[in-house]
Order: sequence, then structure tokens, then C-alpha cells
Amino acid sequence: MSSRRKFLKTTVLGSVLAGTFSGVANGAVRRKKGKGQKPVVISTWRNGIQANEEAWKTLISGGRALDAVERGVMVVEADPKDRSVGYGGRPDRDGNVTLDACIMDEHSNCGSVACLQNIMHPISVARKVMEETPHVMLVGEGAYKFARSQGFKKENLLTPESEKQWKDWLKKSNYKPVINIENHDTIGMLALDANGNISGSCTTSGAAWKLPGRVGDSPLIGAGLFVDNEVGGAVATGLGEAVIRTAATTITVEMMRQGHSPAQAAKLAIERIMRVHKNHPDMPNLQVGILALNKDGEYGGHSVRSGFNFSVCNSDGNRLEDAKFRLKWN
Ligand code: SD4
Repeated sequence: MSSRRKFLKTTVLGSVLAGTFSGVANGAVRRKKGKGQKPVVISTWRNGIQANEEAWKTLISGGRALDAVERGVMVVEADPKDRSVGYGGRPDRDGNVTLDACIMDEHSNCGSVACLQNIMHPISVARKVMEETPHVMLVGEGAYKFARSQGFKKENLLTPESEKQWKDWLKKSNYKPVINIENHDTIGMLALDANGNISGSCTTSGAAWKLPGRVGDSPLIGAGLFVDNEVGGAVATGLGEAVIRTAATTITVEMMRQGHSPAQAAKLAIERIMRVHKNHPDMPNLQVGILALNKDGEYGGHSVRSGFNFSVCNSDGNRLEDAKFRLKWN
């Protein structure tokens, strides 16, 4: 083979392997440009309305999606009425409020904390892990010490209301975490900024009355949150164990890479979760909700069961939408 032909052959092969051949990046399928808007921010549940409002201030002034998703969820972390996030979150069965959070930016940088106690804003500690350490995730005492070293205050996060609920629970100590009914306010947020960059955040106190040390999906990149700025992002809420078993947000983003809209991708991921859990003891009460957002500002949400809603804010306003679902609660 002439050296020129050999060169051409290896260059073309190299392009195909790198996924750049004919402009298709990393196996992504070209879709028609979507009808979404930018900037846009979406977040799980009704508590996303107040969070979106804060995030929108950053987005509308041309700020970065990363700042928007951090500032947005901080509002909910500081809200004592929200029983599943930050201050006021329900404790584990020993009465300790332990928090999980993660954040991911448009360069695939990410940071995470799990089982963090006595710090009001785990999302900001997660961002510090991303920006100030060579690591992605810190847990427990190590996460706490790191937070303190970064200037975060020690605070008591157990409110009298949450403490009372815990004491009532202790009377029977019956552990049946029916997420979506008794503890459904975890917040996951995705934003697309005016420059077309996507970031995401997720923060929670996890399942109420959990075993001490239990970590859910929310601080796990690829489970509770995944962002790939070439394609889009996804966040999950609901039974974390089911989300972890299926890497649910990763597969949602990969479905979008294959050409599916965010709404279709979220639906396919939910169907996958249901297939995997068909004969699983978690299935009778299983609830998972997934939100997805793509680079065109299109978004969608889907859940296993009815009742999952999400908040959307773009130039059309800030509003609550019901997600599509596969099953009705009986
Ligand atoms: C967890 N996924 O810790 C969280 C809980 C949640 O709505 O999202 N509740 O499993």
C-alpha cells in the first residue's frame, strides 16, 4: 500500500474511532434541531419553583449554568419546611440528619459529598470538592472536616418538627420508605445557559429513617445525576437503590445521544428500571422520576408511578408540569 493511501486509511479509521467522522461526535446521532429554548432550568418536584426562581436570576443575566444550579438548590437546602433536603431534612433512624449532594459542569468536572452532617449547604461543599481537590467524592467525617476547612459553619440541621416525626416513628420503627408519599422532596436541577452549556445538581437528606451510613443515588455521578455537554443531562429522584442498580441518568443521557428526545429518553430509562425490577421486592411501591434536558433546551420527565411533577423556567415563565408515568398508584 502506498504511504499516502496508508495515511488516508489510518486517518479515516482514526476519525471513525474517535467518533468524529462526518461530524458525528462520540457516536451521537444527528437529530433535527429541537424546538427548546435557552436559557432554561428544570428541577424535580414543586419545591423546584422557588429554586428555579433563584437559578433564573443567574441565567437571565448571562451567567453560567453551574452557578445557576448551585444557587438554585441552595434555596431548598436552607428551607426548614422541606423535609428531604438540607436543614429540616428527616434524620436517619439514630436521629442524625445526613446529607448527600453532587454537582457536574459542562466540562464533565464533578464533585460530591455523602453522609455529611451539620453543614447546611452540601451542594456548595460538593462544588468545593470539584474545584479545590483532586477528588470527586468525600464522605462522612472526611467530608465534614473538609467543609470546615473551607469555612463552612457547623449547624444543627434537626428541626423540632423533624425530631418529633422521628420520635413518632421510633414508637413502631416500621421501615417502609414509600418515596413519593412520605419523603419526596429531593431536589435535582438541570440548567442550559445562554452560551449553550449544561450543568446539573442534586441534593437530599435521603430516605427518612434510613440505616446510619446509607447513601442513595443523589450524590452518585451517573446515578442521581449525569451531564454530558455534547448531548444533555439527566437527574433522578425516588428510590435511590433502584436508580443506582440501573445507572439511570447515565442511560438517559446515552438514549439522547442515540437520537431520542429528552422525553423519550426519560421514558426508556424508566421502562428499563421497571424491567430490571420486575421481580424485585422493591417493585410494589417503586417510584422513580427522571428529568432530562438536551442541548437545544428541550426537556421531559417520566416516572414509574403517577404523582411526579417538575418545575420548568424559561422565557415563558416558571411553572409546574406533571410528568408522564407508566403506572397509577393503586
Ligand atoms: C434517595 N433519591 O436518597 C433519594 C431520595 C429521593 O425523592 O429522591 N426522594 O434515595
